[in-house]
Amino acid sequence: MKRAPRIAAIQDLSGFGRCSTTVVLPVLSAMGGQCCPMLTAYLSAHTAFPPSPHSVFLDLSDQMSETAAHWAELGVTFDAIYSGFLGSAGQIAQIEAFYRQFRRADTLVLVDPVMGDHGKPYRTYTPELCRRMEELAAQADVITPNLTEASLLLGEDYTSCPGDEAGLRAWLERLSLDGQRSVVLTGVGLHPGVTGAGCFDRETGRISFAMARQEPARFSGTGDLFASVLLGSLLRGEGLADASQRAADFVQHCVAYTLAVGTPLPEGVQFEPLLGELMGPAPSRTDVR
Ligand code: PXL
Repeated sequence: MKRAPRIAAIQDLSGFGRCSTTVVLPVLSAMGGQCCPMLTAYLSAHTAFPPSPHSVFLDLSDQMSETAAHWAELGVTFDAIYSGFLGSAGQIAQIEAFYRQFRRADTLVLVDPVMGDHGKPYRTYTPELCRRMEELAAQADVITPNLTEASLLLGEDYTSCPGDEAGLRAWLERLSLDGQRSVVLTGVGLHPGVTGAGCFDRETGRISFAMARQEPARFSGTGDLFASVLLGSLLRGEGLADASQRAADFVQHCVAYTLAVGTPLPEGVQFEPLLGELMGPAPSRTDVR
């Protein structure tokens, strides 16, 4: 019997406010993956909450290289390496070293170039970290920027983000670095009332759009939810367009459900009751024997 796909998830752990590891781990588990977190930082709460004298931000760079060394000693191999929110610019060199050590020809490298949202970098993201993130993303098989991150990667002003199909196609082509990497550009709207992702699939060279109903609110952590569902689907063997549609539909459902429950936006979306939607069929009893 085949083992579960194994993912090295290089992400922060934020104690409160659903994002990064508290989203990535349950989603990938529900989708049948074995998620191995390598923590970049521990935060008491994610950065969309106002800073307080009690805010904890623990940079875990030293533990990252030790963790990689221990995993190498144990002979661990990975089917995917997925990175997101980073604690500091120096961590990029550690991830590059991790690629050299653990990336095989069939390892799927997904870089979610987490840098900002709504036109602004996150408050812990320095210009140096953004510049190095661009270099890391250049080595990925798939990237999942939102429009803010895409504008930073392309060196464009956020105000020049495209709003029509031709403009989005042009950005997707440029973000693909001449077809070298697949791109899933999130938070794009082609028509009023719908939102989703524009996708460039480097396997086929085709561009497609995965759209879902637009809900009247923007929650924190939905980028992590989207990228995790996308990765879980890709590891199940789905193509980029189908995987993006599954992610867009799941995020829309979680947002609609959370709006009905009425919890605050920074707390993120209530995905927990809906995780069952992501589960595939369990292996049959005869497979297990
Ligand atoms: O969702 C991205 C993210 C991840 N981790 C932390 C964040 C954010 C976005 O605000 O603050 C700590």
